[in-house]
Amino acid sequence: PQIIRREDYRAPDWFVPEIALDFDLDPTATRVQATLKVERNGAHDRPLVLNGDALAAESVLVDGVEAQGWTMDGPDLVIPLTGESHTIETVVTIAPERNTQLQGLYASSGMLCTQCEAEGFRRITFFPDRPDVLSKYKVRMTGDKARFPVLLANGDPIAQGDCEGGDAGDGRHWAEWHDPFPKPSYLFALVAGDLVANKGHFTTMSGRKVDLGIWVREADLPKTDHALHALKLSMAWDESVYGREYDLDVFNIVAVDDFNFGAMENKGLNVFNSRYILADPDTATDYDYDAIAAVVAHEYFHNWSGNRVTCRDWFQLSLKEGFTVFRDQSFSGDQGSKAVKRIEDVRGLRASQFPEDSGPLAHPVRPDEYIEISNFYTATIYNKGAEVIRMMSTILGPQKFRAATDLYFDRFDGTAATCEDFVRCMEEAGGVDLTQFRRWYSQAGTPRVSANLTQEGGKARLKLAQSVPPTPGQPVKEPMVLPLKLKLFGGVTGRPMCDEQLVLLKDAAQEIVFENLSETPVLSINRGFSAPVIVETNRTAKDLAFLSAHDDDPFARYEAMQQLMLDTLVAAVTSGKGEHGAVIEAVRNTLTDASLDQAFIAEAVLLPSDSFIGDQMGVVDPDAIFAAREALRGDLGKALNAEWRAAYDGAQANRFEYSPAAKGARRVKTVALGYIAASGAADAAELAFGQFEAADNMTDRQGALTTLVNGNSEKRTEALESFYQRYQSNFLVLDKWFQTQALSSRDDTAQAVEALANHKDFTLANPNRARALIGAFSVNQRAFHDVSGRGYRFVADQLIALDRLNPQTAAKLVPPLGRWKRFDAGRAAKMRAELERIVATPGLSKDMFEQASKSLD
Ligand code: DPP
Ligand code: ZN
Repeated sequence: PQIIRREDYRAPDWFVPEIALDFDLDPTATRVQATLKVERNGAHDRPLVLNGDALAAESVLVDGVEAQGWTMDGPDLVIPLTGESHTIETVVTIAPERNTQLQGLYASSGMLCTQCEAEGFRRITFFPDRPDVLSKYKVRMTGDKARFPVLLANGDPIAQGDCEGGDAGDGRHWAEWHDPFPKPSYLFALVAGDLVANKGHFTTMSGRKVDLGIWVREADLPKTDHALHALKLSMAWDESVYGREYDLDVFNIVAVDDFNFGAMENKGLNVFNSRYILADPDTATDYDYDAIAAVVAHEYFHNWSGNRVTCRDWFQLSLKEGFTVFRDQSFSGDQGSKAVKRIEDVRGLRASQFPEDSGPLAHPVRPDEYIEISNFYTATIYNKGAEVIRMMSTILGPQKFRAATDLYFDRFDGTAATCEDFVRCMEEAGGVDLTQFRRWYSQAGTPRVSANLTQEGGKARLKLAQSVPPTPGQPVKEPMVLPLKLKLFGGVTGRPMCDEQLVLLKDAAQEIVFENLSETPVLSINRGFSAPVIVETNRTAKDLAFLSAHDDDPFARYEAMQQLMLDTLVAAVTSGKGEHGAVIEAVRNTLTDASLDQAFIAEAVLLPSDSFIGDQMGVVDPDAIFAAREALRGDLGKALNAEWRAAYDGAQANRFEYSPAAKGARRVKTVALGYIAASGAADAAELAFGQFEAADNMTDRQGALTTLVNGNSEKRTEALESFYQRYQSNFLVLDKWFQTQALSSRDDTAQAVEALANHKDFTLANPNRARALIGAFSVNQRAFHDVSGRGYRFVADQLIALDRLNPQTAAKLVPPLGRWKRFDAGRAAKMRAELERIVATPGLSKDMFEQASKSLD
């Protein structure tokens, strides 16, 4: 397959200022007529190349006359043109019902919908399918009125009516939508279906009244209030925090069941995976509620960071995604506890981005090349990209950062921009030089910082050093700019010994001296996770326990506790025996600290995951890690039995409420339940089953189910069966049923998951379901890495099958197999063998080829 390179970027040969699309909708044969106004870009004699993907041109007209001399170059349509501007008309017929890739126009649960990012538009019609070609769209749809009573597209509704006369009296109707804002093809959307809307209004800061609609199946209507509310909050937040106002009279969101992404920011018509819209207490967890608000916000924020200012080419993807993730993270932090949100985001970064950055698929935030762009919707582009924006906002400070984003939106409105354009705005409005900082865009790999504090009398010396590990194609790295927030605390009194400082570590090594110290200092560093790096310090277990109780930055408290747990667990894995006293006392301290918020407590007392412990080790030993972690969990459960029970009882909230306090209580409750079960208490299963049965919300119910599913009591089967019976017709909740079993810590999980793949409710055709079983299983470190290799074989079989249906979703599930270098020779050989089997599969997609072949290196 062909490698696309960033350095080969060339401006488009032809622009398309206007396009009119006419759809005759039918699941088996949809006719698409496209009329493009094209304009030559500068003086050249190159033909017009329109991208296609599995399209056949039924007719090609130039200026109303049948075109002469057009050819196909592979999937693309090539039309020689003589003038400066022309009108091109093409007709194709596509079959949405047979589109299992879920890219382009496809059918989902009886409706028709589109997904065009990144290159799906070329599966709908011939077009220069690249983000720097911006066009005004006029869309007309005609379809069966009973089947598709609702016809939606981008922009504003212009007209609609019933078809008349002749055979058309056959119950068909039509609608026309115009989008006044020029946009790239990846933001095109159309939806046709039997839908109803939860409608609302938002009045913008300049007084524009916007009609809002969340479109779903009628039965799902009661589950849409939360999403609608989140949308209004997002619109208000973007006005007050970034000065960004919505620009159309209509904003619609449609929920669809089969969707590759989480959601899509199409102009004025967002299309969502239904899991990020539908919520009620009985079916959605607090985590789901939070994720819905975050994704609604994310897609809404794209209206400016992505749509009004879009990307010049796909190498700039993080320009919109990193920035928009940063925006949605800030929004979510403002809705509840900023500290807890930051902890969650850092945990996510460590779980997904750090492993990516240290593995065979590591790539810079602005990649240099790709085979298939779909493979680059990664944690690096999104989450590390967000950290890069966050660091610039830290360096600039809030006022200058806002001035810089204003400048960026103002200067690039209506255009397709680059990461470089963004950084230059930061420099100009911030009055800073970000020359060296730009390495964050070009160098892959997670920087490592060592921080050693030594004391001599009243003087302390902090030695900082940094290094960036080699990554594929980048053997040698230059030092980065690392904004490190730090502070010293008195080891005796616990008093701060200085104000928080922002140190910009730019060299490979740097020394900072602190004078006139009256007591032994303890170092608090990378506070708030000010830089996305791995920090190694010479702090003792005592220092970490001290900080976990006394640091005045909640993130740093959490971090100290995590480090203490991690050090303890790594030592236990290596030595085979654990010294648990320090962790137990630190957890006791936090758990019983009445000044702390419950959600924070629940986060802080959770042990690092198996995988994160594995990430710290030269060779991952899944069984030893599991044993060490279980031993610590057991000891924590037993030693703090009274405290867990008190926390559990204290968190027995009465009735469901979606508020930060009630959410915190529920979180503590299930964490405490987990520790009570880990202690081996005789009544644990009963307690869990009681919670399972009495729950008036999914958070409590799923939390109890998880505890039971990890255990061996007979209540386990009863709970699984009861859950299945209760929710078997709700496919989103059934995903939880699959996922909980795939994540189980039991010995028989690999067998159980193989059996679940043959369950009548399992299907690879639905991406959520595939991810719930295959995706979840492959991050279950112990079960997936079963020494027999059966987990690898099972996942490879599933991915090969999934690739035939949906390459994009299949390819995203390859990375766990690509981590073979981190395991012992026996496991590594088995993992490689499966990757080789995938690469050798006839008819493999380029998506899978890229992921699997790179994973072998
Ligand atoms: N829909 C995906 C997102 O919002 C890609 N743009 O991140
Ligand atoms: Zn996005």
